[in-house]
Amino acid sequence: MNVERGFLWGASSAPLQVEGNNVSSDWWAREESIPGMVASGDAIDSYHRYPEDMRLLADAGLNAYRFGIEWARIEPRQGQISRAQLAHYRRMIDTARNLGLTPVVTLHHFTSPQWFAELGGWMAADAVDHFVRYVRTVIPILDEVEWVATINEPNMMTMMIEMARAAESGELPEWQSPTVEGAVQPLLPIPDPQVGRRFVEAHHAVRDLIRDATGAKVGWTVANQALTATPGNEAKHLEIQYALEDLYLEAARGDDFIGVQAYSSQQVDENGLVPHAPHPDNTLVGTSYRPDALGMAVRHTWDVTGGVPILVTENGIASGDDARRIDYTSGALRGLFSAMADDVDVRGYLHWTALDNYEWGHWEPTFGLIAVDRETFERTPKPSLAWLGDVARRGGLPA
Ligand code: IFM
Repeated sequence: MNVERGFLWGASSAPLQVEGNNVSSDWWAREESIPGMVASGDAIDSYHRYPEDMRLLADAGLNAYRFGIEWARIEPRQGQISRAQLAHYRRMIDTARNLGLTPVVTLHHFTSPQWFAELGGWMAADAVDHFVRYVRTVIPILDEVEWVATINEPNMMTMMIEMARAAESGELPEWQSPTVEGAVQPLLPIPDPQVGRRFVEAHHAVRDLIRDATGAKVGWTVANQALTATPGNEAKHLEIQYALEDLYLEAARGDDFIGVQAYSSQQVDENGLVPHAPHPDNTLVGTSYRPDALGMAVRHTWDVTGGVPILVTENGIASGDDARRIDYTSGALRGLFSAMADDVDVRGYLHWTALDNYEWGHWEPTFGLIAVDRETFERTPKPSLAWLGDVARRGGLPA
């Protein structure tokens, strides 16, 4: 299959994972309060090196880049707005556009200012008001941005918050990101729907504001686990699927797009999520090698949202073997194209991730199309970057 012109082909990133020194964020404070947690530090210094990062993507043939604005940089203290940081993110938008990359801008990707966390975080009575004020502050720099994602993976963020609380209180013996399977995380906590509904409220509170002021397409991005039921456990599957995904997908009805983020598939039995079985093919985050997860996630999202246009805002594999990345992505794209052939409206594919980066307390899982030397910050494109650029130029997979 060949996609139409205008289809977005790109890669994604998130501020804390790439910028470095997000010292006013709650994550930075968390790195100190959770014993033994591996810190983000300089990350990969994309705060300064973003022009080089974007140029590598554009030169390879991609036409889009998803990156985020860090609230904690814009408002490091409550009510204190940094004009310099607003200008920084506007320069990022301009740089992307000048390179021919369509910017897809995320307004919140897991991290908040530390002052917001100290006021009680997302469950505080005035949390949504604070978020709305932040969004109003950034709206003036979003001029000419066509795609805005309000909140990234609200469903994973509920787990991130819960797991951080458990690690801080000592209930978890050590930090483990919900994005990484490991010894201390045999099963993910099912997201608390009360917290989920708060994120829905926040998303809906800013959706029209951004749309009306900028004309951008506005949506949010949801993590999909491509869940399936083991025989006889269909009811449990639906229950878990609702708490993990559908609550958030239903909230996207009325959005301009929905961001689909899929990596692997997981089963549900009578006890809930079944941990990924150990297997030599498992990825560096412990999940099963399932390129078909993307097609499953896209079809599920299309059904639950009732036909909201889809942008794949994340899909990729944590692997040290770049040939594996190409193999995985080929399979994922085949599933995506098959869904599109069945009339699912997909507007683009953004790979996770542009550069190897900080995986929420871990450095080992490498998802990038570009390797980074963490001492010198030197960037080295992997063959998968040229491969994806070639797919973008052709508008489809090589024969
Ligand atoms: O790195 C994360 C990202 O921040 C959110 N989605 C999943 C990615 C890979 O685990």
